[in-house]
Amino acid sequence: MPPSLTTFTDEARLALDALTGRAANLVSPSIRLGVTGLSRAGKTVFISSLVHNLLNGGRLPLFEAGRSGRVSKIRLEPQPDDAVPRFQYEEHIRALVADRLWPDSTRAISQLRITLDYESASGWGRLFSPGKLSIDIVDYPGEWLLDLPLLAQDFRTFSRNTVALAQSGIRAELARDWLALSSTVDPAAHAEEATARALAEAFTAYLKACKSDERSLSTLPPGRFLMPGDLEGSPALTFAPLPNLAAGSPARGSLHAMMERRYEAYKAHVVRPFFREHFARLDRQIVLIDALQAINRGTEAVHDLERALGDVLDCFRAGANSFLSSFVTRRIDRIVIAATKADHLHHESHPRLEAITRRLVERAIERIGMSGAGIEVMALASVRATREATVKHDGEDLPVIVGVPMAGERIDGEVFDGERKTAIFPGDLPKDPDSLFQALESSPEGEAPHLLNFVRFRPPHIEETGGGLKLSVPHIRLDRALQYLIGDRLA
Ligand SMILES: Nc1nc2c(ncn2[C@@H]2O[C@H](COP(=O)(O)OP(=O)(O)OP(=O)(O)O)[C@@H](O)[C@H]2O)c(=O)[nH]1
Ligand SMILES: [Mg+2]
Repeated sequence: MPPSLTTFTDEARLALDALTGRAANLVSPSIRLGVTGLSRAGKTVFISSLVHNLLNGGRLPLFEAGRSGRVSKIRLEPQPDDAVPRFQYEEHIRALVADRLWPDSTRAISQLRITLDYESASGWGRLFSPGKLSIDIVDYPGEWLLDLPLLAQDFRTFSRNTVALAQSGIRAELARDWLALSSTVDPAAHAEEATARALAEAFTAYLKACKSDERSLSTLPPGRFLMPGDLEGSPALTFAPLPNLAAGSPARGSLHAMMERRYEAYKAHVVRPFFREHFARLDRQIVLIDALQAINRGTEAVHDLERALGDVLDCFRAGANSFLSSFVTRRIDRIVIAATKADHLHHESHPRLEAITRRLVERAIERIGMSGAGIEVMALASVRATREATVKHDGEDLPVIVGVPMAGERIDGEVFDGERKTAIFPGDLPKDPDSLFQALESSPEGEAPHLLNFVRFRPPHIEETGGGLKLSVPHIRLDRALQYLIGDRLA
């Protein structure tokens, strides 16, 4: 069990939060929905499309309260947390629908509240239910998620883990410059700002190389090194893990002491507030996973994704010592784990994508003690950018997807222009999910055969109805996710 993830003051403050939250809940019932995912998993797109579909009467047949006509009114309302910027819903939707552009990477935290007026399904419920439910959703840069596991690590552990990982597999090549520089410094020597900065820069360059599109590795903490927000250049970001630390506590004034102090400052001033103000207050959670990107980059990327998700899910451990479960008032009782961007595959492949996703998180889920009820795994597309078709090829019917690949995307040397519609045979996912994880042992370079024809598509063209009104954003299984996440609260 990692050391306690927080301090007593955090817990006291949270308990108070929970109390006031509960009082407020009597007046206006609310759910805090966590949309969790590593960078580029599809959080911002998911939130935008979910809200758009709710506000515009989208096709949500599996969302029971909506389908049966029990939801009378849905609207955006002022969010509860005044100090957090508002989620730029209107801008994201304008870009998505009018310009057919995806949102940029998220650089800071933001929040949105959507409120539903509904009628309870049971006569008893109708008598007592206030018939109003607010859903508070928070968006943030995915990189920051990888900071949560740091709360349980001291500087020595962090250094050891990070250096060991950097020496393994394809990372060794990417980490060469940083590790070489690290080996020339003496942690016990007098601390110099220039040395600290050079190490931090070399370490950041290594993290960036791991994240690059060709590598698509996932385990990349500390998150602010890749997405600094308003902390760029501050001392809390000017540190790096150090190899070969001597036992015992560092000498005063040494490089080791300086790095350790900054690492602890990073945790105290950056990570802990994010955890306390956002994660520790969630009721429900959807974890979005871009499994296709990792599969496409090969076994090492798949393993790395599994590790990153495991590290994050461990923070939601439901054991007796868990920080989160020590709060009787707030406990995540439902988690959806969703492979996103399923519109890159023909629907015949969705069950396989689901099986792979389950395999990715299986061990972590067992560890956090949620393997029984409370977890739903699915494949979804927040925005369906393709449609399906079949083409005849050598007398055989091939299932294909049709969409507009983004400008600059390529398959087999063909470069797309961002305008032309194209039919693509995405390829088959393996029947046995384990095979994606095992290839590493058979080939030392971790090179997997290219399984999928994978290109990024532009957002779809959205039809107008007779009255000049745009229809809502098309999706795959957004309604199933929604029903699982909040359906019971509208019963
Ligand atoms: N085809 C398709 N592409 C998607 C979908 N959702 C996300 N994408 C793609 O994935 C990219 C990342 O989506 P975002 O929602 O910005 O990801 P994020 O999790 O907010 O990423 P950060 O803000 O960097 O943490 C988008 O630019 C799209 O290219 C989807 O449902 N279908
Ligand atoms: Mg985002």
